Amino acid sequence: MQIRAVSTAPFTDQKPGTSGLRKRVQVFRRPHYLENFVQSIFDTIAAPLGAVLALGGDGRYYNREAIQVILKMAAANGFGRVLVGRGGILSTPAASCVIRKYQAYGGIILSASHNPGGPDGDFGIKYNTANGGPAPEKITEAIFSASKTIAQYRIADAPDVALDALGDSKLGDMTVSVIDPVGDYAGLMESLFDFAAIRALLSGGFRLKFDAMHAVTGPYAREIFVNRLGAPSDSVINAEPLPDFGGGHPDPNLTYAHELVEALYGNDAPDFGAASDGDGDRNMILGRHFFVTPSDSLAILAANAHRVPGYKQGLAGIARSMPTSAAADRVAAALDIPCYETPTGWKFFGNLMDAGKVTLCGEESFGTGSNHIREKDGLWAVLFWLNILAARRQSVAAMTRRCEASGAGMAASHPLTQTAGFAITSDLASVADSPSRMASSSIGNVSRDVEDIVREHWAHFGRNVYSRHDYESIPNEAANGVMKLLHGRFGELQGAHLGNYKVLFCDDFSYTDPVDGSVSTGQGVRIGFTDGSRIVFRLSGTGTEGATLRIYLESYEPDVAKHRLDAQQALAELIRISLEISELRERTGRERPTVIT
Ligand code: VG1
Ligand code: CO
Repeated sequence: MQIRAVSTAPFTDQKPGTSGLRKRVQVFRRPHYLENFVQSIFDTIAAPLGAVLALGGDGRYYNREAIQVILKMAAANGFGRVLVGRGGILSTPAASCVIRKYQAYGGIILSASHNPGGPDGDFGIKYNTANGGPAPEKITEAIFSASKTIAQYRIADAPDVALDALGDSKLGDMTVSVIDPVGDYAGLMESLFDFAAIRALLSGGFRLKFDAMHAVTGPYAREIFVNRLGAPSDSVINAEPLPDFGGGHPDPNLTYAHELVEALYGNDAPDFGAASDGDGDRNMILGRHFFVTPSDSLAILAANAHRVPGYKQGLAGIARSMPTSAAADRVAAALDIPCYETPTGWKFFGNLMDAGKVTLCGEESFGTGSNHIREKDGLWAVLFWLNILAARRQSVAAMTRRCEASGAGMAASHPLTQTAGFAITSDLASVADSPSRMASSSIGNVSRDVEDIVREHWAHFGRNVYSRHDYESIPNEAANGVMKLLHGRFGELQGAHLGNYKVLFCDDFSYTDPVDGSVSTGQGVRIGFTDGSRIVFRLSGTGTEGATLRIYLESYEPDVAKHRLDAQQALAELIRISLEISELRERTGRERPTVIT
């Protein structure tokens, strides 16, 4: 096998963003563009000779071509073995799982996540380290530096590797192992959750609908929900991964996952709906006619983790990204465990998990995960919810049996069902041990569904009313102008009265990693009010065209009587204030956000 050293010149724009390098497919297809970035990764990580690399992507357009290039470059750069998902497929969480399980030196994941794909869409590439997580900033910065001075890359002259059949082949001295992209991941899920209980739930009339959005999770969802958990095969929709995601936008939110949303808000809606994104690390959870905000989802998983086998021993701590609501903080306080606030992006959770400081992590952007891997994990979150729903049904059923056996009456609804979700307050099983409480109680008409769980959670902890408004593809100048204006206003805003709110603090968030002391600045403008409400402004680091400005809005509502209010209504005054102080409409000419989540 011939190894060629190809002369090249640097590109100036290979700076990784929130999650790797993302560009239009046409940009990646420019001569040397992909090769330069891959060589910059290899030069930076300086893997020992014979090291193992994991490789796979979300199947989007250009995935297969890029995999062939990277395989040949890995061979030329001295790797001993590459584990590549069959067909070049690995969801982001599955890649993290594979890196950890086979103790790879690192992994390359090809994905632009929720960004649209196809020849005119986006492509992306990122490097994950041996812990299975996204490379920390120190490494991504070094890769960027290398990309600015690169003069040559190394590539093997070899025919393409067959990717569609499992097994080993040779590329020069390097072994290419084509592995099943689903099996290891599905096995890991089975080790964390009570599959028997979920199977019983799904065979007991509970109806699930999962929308894979023609992205990578289709085969994973089929294997787990249909083959292993016995859900009917039509429970998984849009399950065929397509290089252009069927022309859709594989972002699981109320705007883009509209097929699922219509089903869950329609007549005869299923009990539970979920969707994942392009690379399988995000999740959206829906109940019948009900949407769970990702921030609430993190808090609810934490509050109910004791019901799930993999988390029965308790949580070491919780971490959330700064713009994520403080709902999880309230649960952490009640559980008496620490809660960490990190910048946006999963790379900031890795150190905390590796150091054993946190078990659960989450972001408002439909990302939740735990220390089982080092990426957020869409299907994991869905299984966690299903496990909670199954476990609550089981404990209600057990209690009903006990009550009937002891002759206690069961009629209308009882307050104990209001608190049944929380280890912190009461547990159905233990309450059921008390005949006096049982005698006055009833759990007739118990619908242990998603909305109940959320409302009970709010009743107990109060509701962190939350919304994010995205202004996509606005001119860079306008976006930067808004951020500059806000920075310039910190002084005048301090202590200011805005409508019914008084500003307690305003700053640009910076973070000092408690494990390695590294500092990340400029992570988003925060305006905090005296009542705990917040407005956050941040520029996206994942877009490929113009700028995306995100406004995150949060208020706290302890009063149950007000929990039914629509979030946009409840946040109306904060929304108004955010537009006023940022001059967003004037500067961008936009009347309303592109996407509201
Ligand atoms: C967005 C989200 C962030 C997430 C990131 C990667 O970043 O806000 O929470 O970690 O996407 O997710 P930004 O910089 O555009 O706000 V994924 O599923 O695109 O890998
Ligand atoms: Co993603």
